Amino acid sequence: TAHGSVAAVDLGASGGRVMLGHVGEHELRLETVARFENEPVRTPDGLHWNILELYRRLREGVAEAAIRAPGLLSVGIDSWAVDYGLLRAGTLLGVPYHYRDSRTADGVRDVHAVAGPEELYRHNGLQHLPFNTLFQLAADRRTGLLDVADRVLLLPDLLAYWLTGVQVAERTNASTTGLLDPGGAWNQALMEQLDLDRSLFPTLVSPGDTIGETDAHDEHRIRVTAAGSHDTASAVAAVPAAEESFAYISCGTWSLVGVELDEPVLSEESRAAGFTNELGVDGRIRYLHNVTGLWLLSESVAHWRRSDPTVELSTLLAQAADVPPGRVPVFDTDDERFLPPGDMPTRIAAWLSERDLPVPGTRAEFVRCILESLADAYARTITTAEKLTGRSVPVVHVVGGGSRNTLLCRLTAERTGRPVIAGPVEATATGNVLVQARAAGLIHGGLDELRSLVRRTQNLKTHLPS
Ligand code: LFR
Repeated sequence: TAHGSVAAVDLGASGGRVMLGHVGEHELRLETVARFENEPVRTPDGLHWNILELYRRLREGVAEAAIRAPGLLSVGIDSWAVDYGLLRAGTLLGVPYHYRDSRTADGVRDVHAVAGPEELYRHNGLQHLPFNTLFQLAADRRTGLLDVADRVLLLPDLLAYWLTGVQVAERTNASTTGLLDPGGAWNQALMEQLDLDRSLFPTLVSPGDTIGETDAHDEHRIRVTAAGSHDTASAVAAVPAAEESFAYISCGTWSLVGVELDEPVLSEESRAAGFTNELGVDGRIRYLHNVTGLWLLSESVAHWRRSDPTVELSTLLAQAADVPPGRVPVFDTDDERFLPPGDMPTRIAAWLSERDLPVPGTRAEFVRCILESLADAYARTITTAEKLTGRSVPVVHVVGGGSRNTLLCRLTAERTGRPVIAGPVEATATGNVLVQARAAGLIHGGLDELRSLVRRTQNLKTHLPS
């Protein structure tokens, strides 16, 4: 049977990695080739991604992957969603914005003046998040930037364009723009309504399609394959579920909590509950809610470290595990005040004080309060998903970096009252690898088969509710 290697480039909000996936019918082994920081840069006009640095690291990583795995079959890129570059005649115009930049507030106002939240939901089935691409584009119209552009490329598509010279829009990520209809085609009616030129948006491709070839490693040209280029789509494809019905939590900077469906749910209740219908690998619907994730924790630690460089997350987590149950209150992690970077402990304390709830007294208690609040949000989201979809989910899969957080997994098992199966940690890179490996003919079958391979080869840990 066939064996071979592909390379996954996975860019997260705090760091990127290039991983080799060595794949065969009974083999799935990931090897880290490169890891690098992803540090946003603030300029007077706002918060940006350092996209050229990311591209440089990506090329270096891909070249190294090609050296380590001679005959490398393919490269695929995924990243967080919604952000993009504006181009004219193939040249990037300006530095892409970070979705946590505050310029989007005006964009939301402008779009809602034309199409209200209910109408938008019927068009695109997305949870309202102020940074969804259509709101960012409206902000770019205010500054006049959009008038100059003749193309919008989502970040993984921009990087793939730089590698190959070919411009496409990968479907899972395009589904986060707000400009795709739930069936997966560009929504021309909505574009017209919002006065967006259809030609700004390139041809759609699906995960597994070939985008082009790259010379990132000069010895031989390497195929660039569309992965599920939205990181969450790749992560969900790698959920090692054996169950017919399951909930997943893709747990990193964000926690994406939901279920997988064949058809979207576009009801008014669903909109009001903040559920999104994003497109997954193989045409599935990722029916989920964006819960503010470990961002709360990483920003808190970054804040404490500014005054005390000895602060260590691992120490705080150990202390937080010893905080007695019921000692700290929970807060609403969805509150929009937690979106921009900054001093999270003070914002959490303010949220609690406004409601006369006790403010944690120590850093460990803050950490416990954050994790309890996340677990509480997960439990509420899963119950709501069950109600809105009419199915019951007996098991919760936690994938991504957060699956390593034992305390969080334990609290999630307690608050959901269900077994939590944790792992794989590198779910996104794994899903990226699987889609490429299937396109290259190394493995076969649908999502069930891909998931079964993950289950048979990766380290998983079960946390039972007491
Ligand atoms: C997770 C993620 C979420 C998306 C958020 C912003 O990394 O891709 O799915 O809502 O980042 O792009």
